[in-house]
Amino acid sequence: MERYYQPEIECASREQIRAWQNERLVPTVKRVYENVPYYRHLMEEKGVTPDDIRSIDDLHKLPFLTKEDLRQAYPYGLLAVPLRDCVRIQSTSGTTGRRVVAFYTQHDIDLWDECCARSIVAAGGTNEDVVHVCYGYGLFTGGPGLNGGSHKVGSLTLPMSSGNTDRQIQFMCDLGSTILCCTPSYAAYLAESIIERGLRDQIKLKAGIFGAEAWSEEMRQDIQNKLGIKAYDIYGLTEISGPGVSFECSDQHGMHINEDHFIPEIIDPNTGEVLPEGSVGELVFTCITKDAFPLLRYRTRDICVLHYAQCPCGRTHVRMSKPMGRSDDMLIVKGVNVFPSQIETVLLNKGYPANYQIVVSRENNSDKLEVQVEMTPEMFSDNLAKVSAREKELVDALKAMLGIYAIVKLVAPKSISRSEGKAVRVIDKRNLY
Ligand code: DLL
Repeated sequence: MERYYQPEIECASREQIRAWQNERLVPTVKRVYENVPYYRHLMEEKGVTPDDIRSIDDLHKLPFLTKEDLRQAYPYGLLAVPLRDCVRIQSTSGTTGRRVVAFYTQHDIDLWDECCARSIVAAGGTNEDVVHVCYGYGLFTGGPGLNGGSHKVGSLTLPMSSGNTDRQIQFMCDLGSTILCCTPSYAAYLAESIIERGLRDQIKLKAGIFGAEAWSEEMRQDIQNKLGIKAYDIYGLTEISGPGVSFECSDQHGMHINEDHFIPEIIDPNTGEVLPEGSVGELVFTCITKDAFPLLRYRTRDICVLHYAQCPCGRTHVRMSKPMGRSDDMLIVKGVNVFPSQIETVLLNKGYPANYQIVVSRENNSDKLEVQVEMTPEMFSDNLAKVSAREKELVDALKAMLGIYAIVKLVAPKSISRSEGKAVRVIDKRNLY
């Protein structure tokens, strides 16, 4: 049995990690300044030259990049190598505006595979495993990323892509899949479907690597119990490479950021000021090893905290908390900040399945927040009085969590459409007016 494990990197001393970051940051900034006119202009506007960046202590002097910059520079404006050196593009699902396109040289693909391999190993993966990848393949980074990581580990890789739940379950049983990779919402749906078909005893899964969307601790427990596995979180974004920017270890307390490749910072999303250790704020990444698309100080919009305390697993790379939401995902309802994750926590705590939808609308100049929640089949067989008592209980619990009133509608099992990729949790009708 072989593990693709690099303790000399993943368990290096903090001094060593800092030394790598210093020695990789300085030439990266110089290269970007020379090869990416778009970023050179941003630096010039800020009065910064590559000579001002001598170590990571100078990082804060560099200008930020945002998704808007990527859209402005679409498609080739942030490319740092000649196009002939690139071998791949991936792209975000971008529902509004221009898509974001990221470029990769073979070296970039190799380092991305390495990051994903680390996540599979942290979830217990070896060359004896059967890794079942049902993230989408194609422009989305989920499928290709975990696929590459699984190859690097030497596991048997099932490139299932998303969809066709019957086929997923059949292959899972026939080929003895041991590690499942997909979005947490699809994992919950698969779990439900496996139990319904009475096939729980026929699956050999031991672990799941779930990410690409927010999911709560309660949802983790639910998936773990239903499938009898350990569920690991994985985080990433197309702009920075894809999945594997950070990943969870067996301690399940935050995701180790691959700091030999990406330098994280936490900033105040309103002022851009770098916040002290332990603060909640927006996560920013600087790529220090990539060839084609080495974004510097890229604002992710994800809100989280970094933990530098030693991890029991032995890895020394900093851990990020689960993103608490996105600064651009946060709903402002009646002037109050509402994160979908807060609503999910309440629902799962009260024993509801993770199938819900949040609908925000505006009536008579006032915001209306409605939460539609699926009942379990047992709840559905309750009489009307019991159902309205349940609705009242949820209204009170949501009020306690959010500080505002939400209408609760309990709906029949399976009436909210399932997603095979990222779940659509929020429908904000206010944008349509
Ligand atoms: O979602 C990459 C990915 C694929 C990550 C598979 C993990 C597994 P994008 O489509 O560019 O890339 O979306 C990136 O998704 O900024 C977060 O807001 C959100 N996100 C990703 N992972 C997590 C996670 C992929 N574990 C955006 N928890 C990011 C919460 C996540 N949100």
